[in-house]
Amino acid sequence: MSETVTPPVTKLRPKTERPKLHKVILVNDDFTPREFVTAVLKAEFRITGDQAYQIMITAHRKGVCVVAVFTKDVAETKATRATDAGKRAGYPLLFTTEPEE
Ligand code: TYC
Repeated sequence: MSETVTPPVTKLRPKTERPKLHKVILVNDDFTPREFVTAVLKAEFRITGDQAYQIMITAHRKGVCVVAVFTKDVAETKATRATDAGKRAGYPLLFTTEPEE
């Protein structure tokens, strides 16, 4: 007598999800000179002086400004490096990160 064996059916879900991007956010403070903030932005994020100025002045006026988005590791590394540049110069300049929705 023969038995019918039905093999398990495994549906493969195509894995096309991209890694979630994380924002680097510049936080305003009352002490760091504008020119210094702009210089750090230029150096760490490879943007033009105009772009750096716009980001700095937006954070200055509104309290925060998104600088750019990266994968989690890159965002955290850049935020730390940029914050440390301020710290080395004696400023409370702060960059944070946050996952994109
Ligand atoms: N508010 C600072 C000042 O008036 C300049 C500044 C801008 C500092 C943006 C931090 O994220 C910042 N000197």
